[in-house]
Amino acid sequence: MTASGNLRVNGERLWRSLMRMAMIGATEKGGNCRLALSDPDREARDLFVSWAREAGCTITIDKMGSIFARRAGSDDTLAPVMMGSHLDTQPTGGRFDGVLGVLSALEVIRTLNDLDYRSERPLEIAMWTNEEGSRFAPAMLASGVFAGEFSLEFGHSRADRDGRSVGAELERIGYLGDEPVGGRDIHAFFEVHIEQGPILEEEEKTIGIVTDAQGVRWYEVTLQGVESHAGPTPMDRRRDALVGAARIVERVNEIGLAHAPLACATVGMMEVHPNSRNVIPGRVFLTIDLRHPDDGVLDAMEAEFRARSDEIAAAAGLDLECEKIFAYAPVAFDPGCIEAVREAAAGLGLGAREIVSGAGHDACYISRVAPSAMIFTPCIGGISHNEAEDIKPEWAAAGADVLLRAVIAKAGA
Ligand code: HGY
Ligand code: MN
Ligand code: MN
Repeated sequence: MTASGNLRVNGERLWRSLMRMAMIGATEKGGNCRLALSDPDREARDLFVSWAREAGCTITIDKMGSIFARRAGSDDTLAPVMMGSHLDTQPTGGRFDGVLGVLSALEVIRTLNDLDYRSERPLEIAMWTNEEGSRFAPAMLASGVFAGEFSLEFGHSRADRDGRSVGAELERIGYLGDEPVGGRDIHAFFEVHIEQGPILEEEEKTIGIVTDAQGVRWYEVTLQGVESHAGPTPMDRRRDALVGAARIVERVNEIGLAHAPLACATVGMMEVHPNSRNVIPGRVFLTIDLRHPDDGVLDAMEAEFRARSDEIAAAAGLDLECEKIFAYAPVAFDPGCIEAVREAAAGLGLGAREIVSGAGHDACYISRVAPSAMIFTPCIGGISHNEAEDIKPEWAAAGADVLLRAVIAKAGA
């Protein structure tokens, strides 16, 4: 089959599946909370597996709990064309981040079934465990193990703030698979994802042809001062960890601004101990997220952040521990896969533009072991990692249409 005008997915069916999945972990403000390996995540996994089986796929689960739904090709000895994303969300996440990629891939399979079309290569939908990195850091953990960035032991050892580990939680929800993680040929990988920024919507483009993704670095900082009474302790005798943390937050923001317009610098998480209104905080834990498309600039941002943090801690009489827990260089996706996306969008007459991803995605790690590219769709107001995240049904259908054609182009007739 060649990609022709009538080759399109069933957009209404895709939208129904998106809305049904959004009922799992639904929040009052219309978003989703399905933290990785939580009960809502298990429920979402179960629903996806049931749908994939209904679509005739065989299911395998690897030792990081990633799920692979496989549709046989006419030559099953060939390496598969893979497509997918993630189902876990942020605590106040939206209904489309990750989900759109998994269910667009399912819609491609459903459409090929409707057309009674058999690709030469087998097709696989990948649902990667713990993409968000919210409950278990770092992000893209399972795709990182699959790509050889992290060991399986490291992946299983990562624990949430209550001390529950990935390995134990995979066991608890029944998704500790027995397939090896990675180490197999993938002919190509495509990921549909919402842009999570404002560019496509503002430029009225339906498709983002993702050429690159910016580099990301995550740090965990612990500041140790001295807890003491908020009343009798004179101001000049304090070792207040929260004052130090506040100064670091301000400095991190200044570093981001100093490398504008492309740099991003965020303190997203802070835990104050003992967090009591009349105790001078003795300990503060905070996280830092630095991003930039140029690794050299990231090096400069990191050096500034470390130097200023040390100065701030010393001036406040605090001990500082800083650990870099996650880092990957800017990613350039595969030219052949990018071209397949470009041609698919053009064949559909969709407005498209090249774009660099500001967010991290599983495709960033999978691009290390398979030719990969991403397909962005707009999101309303560029809002994401927010319960108000929203898209138009026609954008979802367009992303899946492009995925369908790109996959067929790579999977052979
Ligand atoms: O952090 C990210 O960019 C992604 O949401 N994991
Ligand atoms: Mn995502
Ligand atoms: Mn996300």
